[in-house]
This record gives sequence, C-alpha cells and structure tokens, in this order.
Amino acid sequence: MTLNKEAIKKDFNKKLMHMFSEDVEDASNFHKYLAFSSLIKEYCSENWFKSNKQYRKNAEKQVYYFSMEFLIGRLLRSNLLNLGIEKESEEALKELGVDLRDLEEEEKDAGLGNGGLGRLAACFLDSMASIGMPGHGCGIRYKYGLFEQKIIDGYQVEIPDNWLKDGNAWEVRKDDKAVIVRFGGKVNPVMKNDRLNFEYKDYDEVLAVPYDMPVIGYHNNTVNTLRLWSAETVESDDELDFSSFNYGDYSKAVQYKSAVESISKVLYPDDSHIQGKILRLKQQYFFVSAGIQSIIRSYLKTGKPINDLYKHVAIHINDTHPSLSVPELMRILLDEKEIEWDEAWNITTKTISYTNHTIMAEALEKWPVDLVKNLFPRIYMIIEEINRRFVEKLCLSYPNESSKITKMAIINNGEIRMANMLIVGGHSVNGVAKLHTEILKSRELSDFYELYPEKFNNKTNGITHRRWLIQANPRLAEFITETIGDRWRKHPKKLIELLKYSKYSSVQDKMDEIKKDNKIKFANTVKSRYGIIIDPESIYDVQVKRLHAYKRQILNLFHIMYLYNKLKENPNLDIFPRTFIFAAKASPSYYLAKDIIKLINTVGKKINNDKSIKNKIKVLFLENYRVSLAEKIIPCADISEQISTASKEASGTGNMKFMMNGAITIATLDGANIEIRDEVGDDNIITFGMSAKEVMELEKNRGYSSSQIYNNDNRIHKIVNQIMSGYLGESSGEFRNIYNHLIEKNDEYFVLKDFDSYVKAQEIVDGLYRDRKKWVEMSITNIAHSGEFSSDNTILKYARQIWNAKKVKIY
Ligand code: 26W
Repeated sequence: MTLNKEAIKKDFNKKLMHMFSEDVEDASNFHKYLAFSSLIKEYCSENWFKSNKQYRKNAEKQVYYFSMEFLIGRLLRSNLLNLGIEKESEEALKELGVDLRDLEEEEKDAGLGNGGLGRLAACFLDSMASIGMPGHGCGIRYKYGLFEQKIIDGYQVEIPDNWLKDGNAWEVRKDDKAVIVRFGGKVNPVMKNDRLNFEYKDYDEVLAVPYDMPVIGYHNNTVNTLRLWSAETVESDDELDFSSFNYGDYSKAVQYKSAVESISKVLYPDDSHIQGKILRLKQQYFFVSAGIQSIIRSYLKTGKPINDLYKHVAIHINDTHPSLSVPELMRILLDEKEIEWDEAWNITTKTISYTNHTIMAEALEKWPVDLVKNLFPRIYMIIEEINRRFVEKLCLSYPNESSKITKMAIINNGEIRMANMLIVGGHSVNGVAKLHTEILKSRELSDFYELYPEKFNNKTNGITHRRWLIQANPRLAEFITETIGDRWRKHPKKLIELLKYSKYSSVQDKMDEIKKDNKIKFANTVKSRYGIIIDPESIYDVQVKRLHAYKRQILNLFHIMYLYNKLKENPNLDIFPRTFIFAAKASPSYYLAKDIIKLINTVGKKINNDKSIKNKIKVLFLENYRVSLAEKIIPCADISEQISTASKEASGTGNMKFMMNGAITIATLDGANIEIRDEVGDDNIITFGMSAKEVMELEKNRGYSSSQIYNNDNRIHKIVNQIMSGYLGESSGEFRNIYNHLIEKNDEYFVLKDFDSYVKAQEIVDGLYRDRKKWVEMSITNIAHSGEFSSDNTILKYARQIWNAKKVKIY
C-alpha cells in the first residue's frame, strides 16, 4: 500500500473530527486509537472488496477454518505492519504529537481463546492471508473473552473480560448476511414426489448475525475474512412483543431474549477438560450451522453445481469442537438440496478435514445421545444413520471382532464420540507434531489408522514470524535484516542464512546487546508495575503457558526450591543469578492448577523477601497472561521452559516463539520440542527426562511409585515437607491438594521421577550461560533455524496436502 505520512496525518485528523468532533489535542488516547484503527480499516476496505470479488468471480477454492477459538490479541500494529505503512504511520502520528505505542496500549486483546489451539488459529489466519491464499476463519463473537486474571494474596481471581464494552474498531456487522439456526422441535418423515423428506416442527429459531474482521496479508493486497457469529433473537427489540401471549409476560420475553443471547455470551475457560455443558454444545452447533449455511449460500452464487462443492470449498475443523459440521453439511445437502445419501456423503467427506490437538483422555469430546437428540433432532437422526452405515461396514471388515467394532463405533454407551465421527466423515486427520501424530496412529486412533491409513498425516504447528519476531522484537528484526538482508521477512526459511554469522564477534555482541536492552526494558516495567526489582544481568528463565499438571510448572518450582535450600545452606554458593518468570491462567474449575498458582506466589514471596540469599534468585508471577503480554516477555527470555511429561504436549507453540527470539530451550522430548532438537542439534538445546516411550511403558506396567522417590531423595523430601509444614508462611493444610496429587495419588505426571534429570539439565544451563560467546552462538543458531517453524510453511503443507488450495494474486 502506498501512503505517505502527509496523507495519513490529514486522514487521521479528518477521522477524529468526523467520529468525535475532536482534534488531536483534545482527544483522549482511546479516541485516538479508535479513530486511527477505523482509518486503517478504511484503508484496507478496497482490497478486502477486491479479494472477495476475485475469489468469487473465478470460483477459487476457499478454505474455511472452523474454530471455537481465535486468540488474535491486538490488531493495530500487525495490521500496519502487514499493510506496509508502519513506519509512515509512526512518523505521521509523531508529527502530531502522538506516540503509536500509546495508542497500541489502548487496544483490548481479543482474547477469544484459551491457549495454544486458539493462538494457532490466529497464526494460521495471518499466514493464509500473507501467503495469498483464500482462507477464512469462522467462529463465535463471544461477548466475554477469556477472563481477566488478578492475583490477590497469591490466589487467582477471575474477572469478566468485557472486551466489546467500548466497541471493536476492526469489525463490520453484516445484517444482510444473517442466517437462522434452529434448535429443538420435532422431525416428521413425509413422502414428497416419491422421496422421503423430513419436516421440522416446533423448533426455536436463533438469528446468527455475522461480524466480519479483515485479515490483512503481508504486503500483498490480500484481505481475507474472519467471520464471527453473534446470537440474537429473530425478532428485533421493536418486534419482540414483551407482553404478548407468546411469551406469557414481560419477564418471560426478557428471559427468552437473554436465553438466546447467552449462546454467544461467553468463551468457556476450560482447556483440556470437557465439562459437558449444554450451552457449550449449543455454541458448537450455532456457529457450525451458521457458518455452513453462509458458505453454501455464497458458493451457489458462483453458479457452480452443489455436487462440485468440494472442488471449491474446504472446511477445516479445529479439534472436535466444530464436529457437528459433518451432520450439518449432510442435513443441508439431503434436506435442503434434496441430494441422495451416497452423493451427499461423497461431497461431505471430500469437503471436511480435521486436526486433533490432544490425546488427553479427559479432553476427548463425547456428548450424551439424549442431549443431542433433544437439541438437534434431525442432526441426531443423521448421526445415527452415519453410525449405522459405518458399523455395517465394520461388521463386514471385521466379522469376528466385536470389541473392535464397539471401540470404533460413533455412538456407544449412550454417547457420541466426536473424533470418531470426524475421522469417518472427513478425508484427513492430522496431528500437530511428529510424535503426536505417531501416538495417534499407534495408540489412540490405531484402529482407525488401520482402516483408513490414507487419511492420517502430520502437520507440525507453526507460528507467524510477523507477530512473534518482526512485531514483538523490532530491534532484533532490524539487526537480522542488516546482517542477511530482508528476504527472510517474506521467506522466513531464509533466516537460516544467519547461521554463518553465529561465530562472528560483532554479530554476537549486537545480539547480546539487543537481548540485554529488551531485558532492561522489561525490568523497568516490572519495577514500576509490581515494585519488584529484578536484575537484567540475571538469567531470565521463563515458563509462560496455561497452567496444567502435565505442563509441570511444579517441576520448575521444585527446582527453584531446591536452589533456595542450597542457598540457605550456603549463601555464597556459586550459581549464576536467575530470575524465574511465570505467567499462567488456570481454568476456574481446575482446583489443583489454582493451588499451584498459589504455591508459586507463596514461594516467590518467601524467596524475594529473603535478604540472606543476596538476590541470587527471584521468582515472578506475572498476572493476566495473554497475547500482548507474551509479545513483551518472550523477546527478553534467555531460557524457555518446555518441560511437559513426554507424550502429553501435542506440540506446543510457545517453544517456537521463544527460539525465534533467541532463547535456549530446556525441554523434554515431547511435542515439537523433538523437531526443534532435530533442527538445532543436541548442542543447541538442553534436553532431559523420560522419553515418551518410557512414560507410556511406565503408565502401562504401573511400575512407578512416587512415594519411593519421596522417601529416598533428600532434596525432594525436604521440599515436599516444606510445602506441607507451614514453612512457607501459609497454614499447613494450604497445599494438601498438591501433596495428595504428588504422593498419595502417585504423581500422575512423573514430576518426582524427572526431578533429578531436570536439576542436572539446569546445572548445564548455569554452566553454559557463563560462556557468553558460546551462549550467544547457541542463541543465533536457534533464531536461524526458527524459520522452519513459521506457520507460512505449515499452511503451505495444509494447502497442498489436505485442502488442495492455491494462491490467488489480488490485483
Ligand atoms: C473443553 C475442552 C477442550 C479440550 C481441549 C478445550 C480445548 C482443548 C484444546 C485442544 C487444548 C489446546 O489448546 N491444545 C493445544 O493445542 C496446541 C495447538 O495445536 C498445541 O500446541 C498444544 O500442545 C495443545 O495442548
């Protein structure tokens, strides 16, 4: 986009006046942010229009990424960056006395996701647009995003995230594109022209209203769409007869309205535990039905026949949450387009593909038959028929293996297994890292792999280097460009050219200086916000991610307590000073996770206030972890903690963001850590702990006893007793849950088992960090290899191997 700063200045002044009748002097930063963002949206509107026009005119294959979560964070900076007007905007604003960074801080994070899965969806949108592929997001416009976390007295307190309160500058409401989604009611089979049809009756209607957000590609004219659906009553407020007999009385009418709107009211804050809430199931069907209806409506406008849908449309399902896509697409084809079953099934399976993001049993979605039957009777009939045909096929293939058939059936024991339905009803199933895909094939989904080997494939996750390097670490990005030129910005794999400079002193010094500056800036923020002084000369050792027992924040904490105990015994102990930084939200109903947060804060308080250890270690828990905080903390990390129990973390994507910013990973051989190791080599990552195979063996033969380790390892014994005895300054019962988890319930995630190996790995870190040249060389090597984990690469593989989608140049 070609825009000079004079034009931006003029347009911005006009916009402020137009929107608020204010000039730059009078307007608040928030008004300036709103006016500036709406100007940027205006700047991209023509390309948005052109992209859509061109896609439709040529009936280009469209990819629709269906996800319950899009954790996009802030958009102002990334939109400017992708439009190519970041510098011009900065200068224009500066000349008007405005600092772009102040406006950025006014933007609320769009926190429409829990963690990795939601952030991945956001990185993928950025990559699809930046590659120049017609790929769009479809999700829910939650009124409340992921809760805001406050830490009060060491405890997590959740506060509603009313992010839309003051408006969302990036969205466009599209009333004319609203569709109706039906819930409940009855279904009657009727014969019409010799065809069995199904009539729906007595259902409730909900209006799904789309809000579109532009997804701007990097320097390429492409503007795709993230379409988020909001639930409303079909009648407007004026038409809703608040006193009519339909609703009994006024308060009933109000209740009705609020019940409808509750569908898109709040993002469920759980990741990895399915709670089986009716409202969540309604959310799933709501956006799936709205999304598919609108896709078909827009597809038919190209004039192509419905039977060719799969040639022009790919629907990708992000985990099982949107799995009702299979029966919903079938429903529309069968009942509305009057296509026969076999042909409808052919179209559906060729259109739909699915990504699995977890093997944790408690996260695998199963919904009770009765619930589905009541909420969506016609959808249930279709699922039943899909299951009947599938089981019939299984009986032919495995005539004597009834237990296998029971395991694979879609409906069993009064429940619908969503993953099974997707594997049968789609053409592709992928895991998100090599190990994860292997585990799916050899264990969790092995029966399906045997039946449909051709459907299974791996797509290792990726991250957008635009947000996670260019935007989050501008000085590093600039220095990389000075060193190897700027082709890496469009082609992140070119970062590998940095490798030949990894031993150059001048490059090393500059890299070191940039990291140090980032650390100093962060230390200043911490001092002014939390009143805690941290030493930028210390190692910043960072673990930021959702709080979950399998991610083992406790292991990290045990190492900290171990160091603390050693320092208490010998305050002159020679350890390199370290600042341990945590940030994590816990699901509000996950009590163990919340106790761990309290424990981290309690240990932190004890250590940070203990003068006797001479500030050698500090522990920081940053509240309210979110995308915008990640952008600030990741560029200053020296150490990236990726210490999940091997086999449990499907991939991880934080690991990639840290390496891209030059942190060294301390890792178990889990998820994408393995691929990071394969890229950078054993000398440039520090690994420890049991392998996935060992973990799975131990789980299988039940050969593990945590109390044995507790009784035999003095270091662990002491730490556990300190937690339980009140030594930390809390009552002795405060952490009983944690004790029970580790000792009484035999430490499900092998924290005690991996402790010794982790301590040794941390000793290696301590030694390596003292050798500055070596350390920075490792750091550069990591940055150089990080291009491999750009989501642009990942998306190109999805496009070629799953979606059969092509790039489209927008003129
Ligand atoms: C409430 C049910 C539920 C269950 C699972 C909600 C959300 C989930 C997600 C699958 C959790 C999740 O975010 N998984 C993460 O997905 C990332 C992207 O693929 C991976 O990098 C992480 O390893 C995986 O934990």
